[in-house]
Amino acid sequence: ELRYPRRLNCVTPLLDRWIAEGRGHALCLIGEHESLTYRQLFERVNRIANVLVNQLGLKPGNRVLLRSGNTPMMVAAYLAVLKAGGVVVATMPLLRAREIAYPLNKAQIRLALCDHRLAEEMEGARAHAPDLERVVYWGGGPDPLEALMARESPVFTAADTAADDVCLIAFTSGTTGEPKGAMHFHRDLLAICDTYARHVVRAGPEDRFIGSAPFAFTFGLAIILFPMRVGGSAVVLERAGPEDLALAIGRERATVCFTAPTAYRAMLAKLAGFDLSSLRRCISAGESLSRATFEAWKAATGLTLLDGIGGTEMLHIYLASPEEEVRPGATGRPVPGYEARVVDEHGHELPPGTIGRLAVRGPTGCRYLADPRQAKYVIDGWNYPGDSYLMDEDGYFWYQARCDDMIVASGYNISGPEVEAALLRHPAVLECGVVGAPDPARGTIVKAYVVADPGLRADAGLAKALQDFVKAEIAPYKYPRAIAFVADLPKTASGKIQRFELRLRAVA
Ligand code: 3SK
Repeated sequence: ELRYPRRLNCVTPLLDRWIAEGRGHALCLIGEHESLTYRQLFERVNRIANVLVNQLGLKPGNRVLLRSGNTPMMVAAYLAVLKAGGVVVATMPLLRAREIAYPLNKAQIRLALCDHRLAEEMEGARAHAPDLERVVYWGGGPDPLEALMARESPVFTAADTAADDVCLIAFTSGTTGEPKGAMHFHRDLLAICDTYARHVVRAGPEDRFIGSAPFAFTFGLAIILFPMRVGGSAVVLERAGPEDLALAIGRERATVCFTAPTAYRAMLAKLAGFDLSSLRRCISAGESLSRATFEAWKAATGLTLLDGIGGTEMLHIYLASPEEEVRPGATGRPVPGYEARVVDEHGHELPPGTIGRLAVRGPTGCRYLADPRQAKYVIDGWNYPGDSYLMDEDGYFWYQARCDDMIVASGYNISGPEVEAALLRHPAVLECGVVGAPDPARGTIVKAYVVADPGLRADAGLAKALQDFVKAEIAPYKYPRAIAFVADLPKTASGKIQRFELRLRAVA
């Protein structure tokens, strides 16, 4: 069980501790343009915290919007808000003005700190956010943070916060409606280090973390919090496409990598040009990891990809396995400290081997900021992340689909993504999306929207060939009874298929 003092500011054990223990000289952040030891970061954090309190009037519990790519200055600003007792609301760097205005209004934010290179959209957001009183920029601009910092002392005593004071509001991406603000406590930021990182990642002071997720997406917090908890270091990358990531791994001799399966696949495609020999742990999350990617990475690098699932609501990863317990294809088992089970639509636990909804609970959990959707996410103390899973006899959890992507047809639970994966193995299929469609005789049937190779005739003959192919690849009852050939599929800005659009088409 995790035990934290009742009064706790999470910056004390993450940063101040290393100074008190005489380890201030150790390297903490390795950026593209500057690197900071623990002491240098400590002093910068303290100066910004002094600016917040003395010049910008921050009171404990006030919310501060942060806008920046992943840089050492962003880390310093983040920790300074926490240390001063404020609440961080970080936004994804690519958001547009109206999208930035949403958290500003929802969380009634009066103060923002922003990298000057993101000024345009930040200034645009002001027009839509009447509560916002002041934006201070770093790196340049009319109201530079550095000028305010120059007047402040590098000494600051951490605000006397409670372990369960809110310190972070992380907004979800809003793919299924308005973004939701997930609130987390000071103790939560330590809990993810002391559960998942401690038991699965198992890093030490000699480790160098690297990864691609922005800090505004809580997956990205792994890159800074996990090493700081053990006195290690973090490689902080502003541009973190797969190639940037692979180059930085070689250049900085990174040992622990956190990124998504797509990035591992992209790195595999160009492996010959990179030196990944320093890596000892590779963590995959953010989307489901296919067995093919797991095996290809193992064959090419000798390293075991550690799969995991987490969420903004839970702060970080709650299902995963340490290296020696990995079962390829399974997400893993509940991280020590968390419990998970598979339940039916009434919340009753299902026996192993049955597909149902995932329910999870542990030291972190969902607390939405003023949002009625809280009642759907947390029921009887269990969090429902919206994924369907199967648990095997050994307690490993096997991902099936998002609950919305499960199709109940002829009494069977059929995973749309599984049928898509089968169709994609046919050479005629370039892209596809599979959803449930109403059928007068059968209730619901499996329907596939297929982008076929343009050199082929997309006709009934090809549809029949695809149906037979799927029947041979996976259990025959899963085959798509209806196939519609389309020129393209609806996609999100990040390239994910919008199955809800296909579901709307299927009922039209
Ligand atoms: O699995 C995810 O998408 C996730 C979300 C938030 C934090 C951590 C993770 C892995």
